[in-house]
Amino acid sequence: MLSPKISQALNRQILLEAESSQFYLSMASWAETQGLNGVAAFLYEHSDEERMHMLKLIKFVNERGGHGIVPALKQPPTNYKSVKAVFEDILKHEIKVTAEINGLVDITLKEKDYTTHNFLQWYVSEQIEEEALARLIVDKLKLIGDDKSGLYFFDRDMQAMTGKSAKEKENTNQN
Ligand code: OFO
Repeated sequence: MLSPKISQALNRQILLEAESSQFYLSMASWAETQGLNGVAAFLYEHSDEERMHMLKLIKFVNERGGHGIVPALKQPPTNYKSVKAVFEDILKHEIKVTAEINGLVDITLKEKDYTTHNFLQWYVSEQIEEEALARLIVDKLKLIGDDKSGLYFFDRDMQAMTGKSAKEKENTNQN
């Protein structure tokens, strides 16, 4: 059974994951309007992944006798200066989410809730991957700078990364 404190903290994380999903969805839609279909595909997929992070939390909270609350969401930003600005925002956002997850892990230790602590380890590893990927992409975009053909190839690379990463994740989850 979840303590009210853990339940509240997990529900806050549900909100954050839902906001992440909306945030990436809005970025994906912007990228699509810019003709960056590869970037858009990557971001649409990422938005789905965040929704899955939210669902996993809702189910866990309910399984443990709590109530996973589906939150109201505020409007995410709709326009971006550049693709680089998008990925810089993503990196900042993921760093914030990592800090929140670490805070949550800390609460589970204080409350001696080892089941939730164990459950959260998946999120801890996920955040390492997400931050590293965002950092890598921002570095690539810094190299490309204003080079239009560089951006064209970058968009193609993003398309190639889409789907593959989801499949790889599925395989790791099954192992
Ligand atoms: Fe849910 O991992 Fe990003 O935010």
